[in-house]
Amino acid sequence: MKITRVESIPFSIPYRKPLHFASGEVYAAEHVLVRVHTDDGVVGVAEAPPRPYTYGETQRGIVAVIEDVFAAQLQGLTLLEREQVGARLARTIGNPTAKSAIDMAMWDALGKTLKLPVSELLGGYTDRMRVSHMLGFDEPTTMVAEAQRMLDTYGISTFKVKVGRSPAKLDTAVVRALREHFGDTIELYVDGNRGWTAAESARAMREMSDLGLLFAEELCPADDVLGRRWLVGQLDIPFIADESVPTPADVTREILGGSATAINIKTARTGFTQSMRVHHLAEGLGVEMVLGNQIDGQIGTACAVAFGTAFKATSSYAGELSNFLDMSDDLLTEPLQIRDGYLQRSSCPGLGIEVDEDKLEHYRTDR
Ligand code: MUC
Ligand code: MG
Repeated sequence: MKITRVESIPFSIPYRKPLHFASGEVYAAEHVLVRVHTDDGVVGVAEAPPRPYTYGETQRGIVAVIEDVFAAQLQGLTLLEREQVGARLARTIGNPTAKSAIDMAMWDALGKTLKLPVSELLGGYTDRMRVSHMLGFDEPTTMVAEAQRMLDTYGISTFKVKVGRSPAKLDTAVVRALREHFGDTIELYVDGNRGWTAAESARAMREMSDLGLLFAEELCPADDVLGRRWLVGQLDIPFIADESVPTPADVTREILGGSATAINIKTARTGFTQSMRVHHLAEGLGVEMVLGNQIDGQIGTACAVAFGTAFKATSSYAGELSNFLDMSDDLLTEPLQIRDGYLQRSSCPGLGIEVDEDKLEHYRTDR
């Protein structure tokens, strides 16, 4: 189980339907495939999605930090020495998706070595999750049509609507149009990606108070400390912290400070090992969790569903597991399938996914 090699391969797959949100936009999945090899000939895989507007990472930066710093730190360690790996990687500040992809690829390799699914090694709570789809910025009629397509084609009936545009009128009109079109047959929540001020958020939430929203997420920046506390204190639905809680310490600070009342767990930024810490902490603090999406491809989504299905708290709400549907292609030999609104996790060893070498050859950008 000794780690012999770590690969970091940049690739680019265009989006069929680009995603726009308050902090940025995505036209192509310019991610990094990470592979951890062991002396048994086992290879674990995961992907790192750079999100400069969220964590400051870039595709080239992820490849560089893995090649120049992390790969050497893993040399000589085994797949079971995850805490040792974590401690060594922690000597470098930041780089959450690079570190997480290494961690998840190690878990995949461990599962393959032990011939057990990662989800069962993590917690083994269930084998499938309800899916929530993220709807990016557009006009109300287009967003309603997109939600209808997701419902008709995949059975998805939970939607996270991107908001945070100023003035807020267009966003509130979108949410109202969705509710009016679908009635109570769908679940709706909103994510501002810090686009509004606390006062704009409060006004928009009042405007949408009759729309039966499940949650509001990261409507304004957590750094607006008192404004955010003021906002969260007046809401009658949970306020999810997402990009403001990339570490367990951040979760503690935001929840105990009254700046959030629920959290988003993303395996892309906390891997499996740190996500477990975040999960256990949130459980101890008594706050709800939603399994989030870092605009993952199918590899990242396989990681997310492996983690989400491992625990009761992460699988009780619909998980954000569907934005790979907006991509024009992906890297897996067997594409993930969302049916009747659910995504099944694999019951094969590790993550139960296999990279299609021809596709990787086609989409990699380092040759
Ligand atoms: C989300 O939940 O915010 C968009 C930006 C980002 O960092 O993650 C996505 C989804
Ligand atoms: Mg979010």
